[in-house]
Amino acid sequence: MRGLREGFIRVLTLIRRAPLIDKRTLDEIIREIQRTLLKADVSVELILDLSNRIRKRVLEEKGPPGFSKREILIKILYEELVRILGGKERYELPLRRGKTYVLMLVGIQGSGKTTTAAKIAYHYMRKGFKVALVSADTYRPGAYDQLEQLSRQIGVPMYGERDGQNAIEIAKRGVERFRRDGYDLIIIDTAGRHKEEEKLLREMEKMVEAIRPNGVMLVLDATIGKQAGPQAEAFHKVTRIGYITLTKLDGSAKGGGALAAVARTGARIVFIGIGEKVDELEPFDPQQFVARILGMGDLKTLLEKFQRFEKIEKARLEAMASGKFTLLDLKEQFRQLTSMGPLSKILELIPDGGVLPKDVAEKGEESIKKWLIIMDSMTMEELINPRIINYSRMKRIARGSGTTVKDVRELLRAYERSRKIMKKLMKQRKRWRGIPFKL
Ligand SMILES: Nc1nc2c(ncn2[C@@H]2O[C@H](COP(=O)(O)OP(=O)(O)OP(=O)(O)O)[C@@H](O)[C@H]2O)c(=O)[nH]1
Ligand SMILES: [Mg+2]
Repeated sequence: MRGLREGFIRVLTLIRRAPLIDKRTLDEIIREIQRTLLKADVSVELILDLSNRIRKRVLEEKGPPGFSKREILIKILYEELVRILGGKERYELPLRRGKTYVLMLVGIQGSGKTTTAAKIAYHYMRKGFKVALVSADTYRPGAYDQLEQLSRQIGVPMYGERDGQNAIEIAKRGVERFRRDGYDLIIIDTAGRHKEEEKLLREMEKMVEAIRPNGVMLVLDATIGKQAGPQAEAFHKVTRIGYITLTKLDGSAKGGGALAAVARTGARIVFIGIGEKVDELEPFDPQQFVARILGMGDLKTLLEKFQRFEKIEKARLEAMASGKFTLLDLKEQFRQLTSMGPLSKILELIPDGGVLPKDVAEKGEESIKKWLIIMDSMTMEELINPRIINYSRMKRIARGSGTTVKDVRELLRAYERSRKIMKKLMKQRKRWRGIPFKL
């Protein structure tokens, strides 16, 4: 839907242009998010909940080092939208082999119910489930033939009565038959209805009462935009909507209305339709979907940056757990040392200068301060895995810290020595297990 995408472009522009993200700009940005979601017909309750969460997280979360408040805000916005749409995981219907699951499809005329029934049947058939279709649309001329043709195409049995009048009775008979025959999934295609058509809505209600399906799925046309919310709500009022399939996402529709539909029903989007053919159905991916609404390109770069950080963080924790002594550890020790007071005094307390090589203890404070500055110019990867620091990296680090390559080399040599001492100490520690040891 255009509105939502355009709204978020405005939100992102605001975020990018703000000189800094303080409380006031944050409020302004959140107001723009609220306006955008209101226009997209998302319920006020959800909007308030979302804005509160975003505000709280932005104010409370420090985020990883090297990331601006701006980047953290965009990431939080992304994560919160993904959360509304069901979280990171893709969702599949809770099917079990040997146990019948009855799924009833509902939706307005032309939303794609019949096509989707066949698509879902095909999807689960390929996964090895025993699937059957039931045609319970007695209103649309040719509905029976349409589903029959599709069922033959995918090789899935179908129950229907070409000239039947009572959709509920037909559905009952179909479900009974396939249940008896031990089908894992029975999909009922129903007549399209308008949300104001009382008679049809009542029929749908009665059918749900008579059949008691395990799940009711709303088939929603992604191109209807803003109407998605009220439409979903109207169906939800008559019968609890548990699932949604969003169709026609192969066109220009962004499907932003889905956000409102999900918000109104609490339903889970399971699939998206991306074409007219039976195999043009995909499991819904909330992350990809939100990225599309927010603008894929920018977000991708940012999320990759966060992922890179998470990877490095993982590597760091692993290095720590395996007892590998990295530059990062050295940095941490230096930092602790310098915060404890004059170095000479402290070194007197540590027998043999502890893990510090002789020359460090001698040169003392000055070199430690310089080395800390040098290490500030290193990337996390370099700190965790100093072996990757080649000449060109040394040049960059020297430039960044206002030192020389010689200085950087000196630090690396000191680190190498510390590492060796550390290794020895660790070995001793292993030998003298039980003797408390602290650096
Ligand atoms: N491009 C595209 N077209 C779709 C998709 N899903 C359904 N359609 C088309 O939408 C039209 C309506 O689809 P149907 O499956 O007949 O819709 P319906 O909800 O069963 O319609 P009624 O039974 O009349 O209420 C058909 O032309 C389908 O081919 C989709 O994901 N992408
Ligand atoms: Mg149909």
